[in-house]
Amino acid sequence: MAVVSRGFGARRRESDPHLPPGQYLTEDFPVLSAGPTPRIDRAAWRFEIREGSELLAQWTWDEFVALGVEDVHTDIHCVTRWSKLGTSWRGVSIDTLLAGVDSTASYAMAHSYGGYTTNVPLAEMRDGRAWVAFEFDGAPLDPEHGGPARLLVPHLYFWKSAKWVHGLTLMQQDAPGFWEQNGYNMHGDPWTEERYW
Ligand SMILES: Nc1nc2c(c(=O)[nH]1)N[C@H]1C(S)=C(S)[C@@H](COP(=O)(O)O)O[C@H]1N2
Ligand SMILES: [Mo]
Repeated sequence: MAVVSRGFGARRRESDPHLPPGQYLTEDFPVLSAGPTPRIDRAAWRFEIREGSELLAQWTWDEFVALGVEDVHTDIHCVTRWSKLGTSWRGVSIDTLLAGVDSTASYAMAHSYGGYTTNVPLAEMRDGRAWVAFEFDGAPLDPEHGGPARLLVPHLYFWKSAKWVHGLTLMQQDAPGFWEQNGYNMHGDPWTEERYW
């Protein structure tokens, strides 16, 4: 069980040291989706790791949750300036998913059911810093928030946390995903305000 950071449960002020520059706190959980919510049931769901034309790994839902799950307590930061502190998730770490994968790639494109994509350097997802999350606050992840499962890369702006994630395509070179092609940053660190190009 990995504990990434612990929330304090109390209301925080805008001067909170956990709040990156230019962000405000919200107690709500806003829904931000570029299109309609795809409905995928767990029986049909697959998670795949690809590189080029090669399928390197694939899991069904039951295989995926049997890989070993972790509880994650972390803050999240949206580029539209809301932050939410001390959120609770359960998921499978990207370290676990990549453990048996043989590749020299340095980047990944996350692909979602519905067509959304976002690029993340692989180094940003290793060492216990990213998960494929399937529970929020002790309950199955709502479809609006990315259920059955979403990518969770909480130390980067939340557009990198692809909802309804279907897999990762490993890449030798970086390439822009959906929002990145539309002017959002290739990296997306909230602490240095990497919002746009
Ligand atoms: N598939 C998919 N994932 C997505 C998005 C999207 O439109 N489609 N929006 C991103 C953006 S911009 C944000 S801020 C978060 C919002 O997640 P939420 O709706 O759970 O708050 O999801 C990210 N992941
Ligand atoms: Mo966002």
